[in-house]
Amino acid sequence: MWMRGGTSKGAYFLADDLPRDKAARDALLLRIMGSPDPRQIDGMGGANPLTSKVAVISASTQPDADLDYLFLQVFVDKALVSDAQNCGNILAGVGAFAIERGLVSANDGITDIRIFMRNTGQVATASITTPNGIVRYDGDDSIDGVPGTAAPVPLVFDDIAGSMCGALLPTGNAVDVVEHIEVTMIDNGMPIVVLRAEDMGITGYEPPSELDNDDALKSRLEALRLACGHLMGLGDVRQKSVPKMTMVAPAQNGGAFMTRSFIPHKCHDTIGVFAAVSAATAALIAGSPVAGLARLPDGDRKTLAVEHPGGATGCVLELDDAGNVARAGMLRTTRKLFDGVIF
Ligand code: NQM
Repeated sequence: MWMRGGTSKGAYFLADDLPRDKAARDALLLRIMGSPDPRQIDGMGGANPLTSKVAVISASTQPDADLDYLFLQVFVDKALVSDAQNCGNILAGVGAFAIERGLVSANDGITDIRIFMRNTGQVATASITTPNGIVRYDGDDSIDGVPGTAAPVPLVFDDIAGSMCGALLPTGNAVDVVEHIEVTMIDNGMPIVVLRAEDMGITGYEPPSELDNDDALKSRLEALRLACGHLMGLGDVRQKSVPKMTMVAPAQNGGAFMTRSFIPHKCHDTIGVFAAVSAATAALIAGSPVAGLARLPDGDRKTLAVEHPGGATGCVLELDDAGNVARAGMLRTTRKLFDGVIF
């Protein structure tokens, strides 16, 4: 089934329908997407990392979850399929897909589905609108980066710190200086490096296409990323899509702060779900490059509008008594686009 999940789009498979052997599975997925090829002309991929994504879904093997979800990034221009990152946008379609396929039964009203995210070993709860036990896709909610409106899919994450790096701040520091740039290396659902746009000689308000064509900027960002990858315990990240590089600037439209997020070699049209949660969490850490320029609400339940090239992503952070982020939430939507046979 092809679905839009949040601001991404991709193929959703039952795990049993794919080869068990990893090499055979990856070779099949490359052929399905048409990779490696910058245009993905011989496959279904949309020539963008955001539309070259795969969800593999099965009934859960975990006691506290309904479903297991494995996310796979099919690289566009490399013969690479990676499970080394999660995706909170594709996650938005997982619950609806599983109901459609009969993996979970739906209530009359709202169905809360607990999804074990195999990439990170953590659990998300997605709430799906299911009048009479049938998934409803249309509705009145909108998310920036997607035209029109759809039924809401609220996502809630408990305790997602250190998803891939083992700790919220993998170096133990709120701020490090790497390649002469002040950065916060953080993992609250996604390993990202947060830095000030102005420290890279840009405003942070440029359109993504302009940044994508700035080869000098991209090679400085990549050098920084490779160094940070080692410091974050991710090893040699040349062939990995993490960490993502999130450059920040003061908000332009009344939100908390502005972002330009490289994922990692292309500027995101919006920002990833877990990348936004991680960047918002960094904004609450005194001394981080983003804390100094962010506008933050009071209270221990904070809604932050994380601005991006396509608008803003509303991110809810709940703090515990010690002031640490204990729970995060975000509104997404999803749409069933196509169900059929891929040749
Ligand atoms: O950070 C893109 C996306 C993502 C990932 C990327 C995501 C997330 O927007 O949770 O959703 O960072 O490669 O789909």
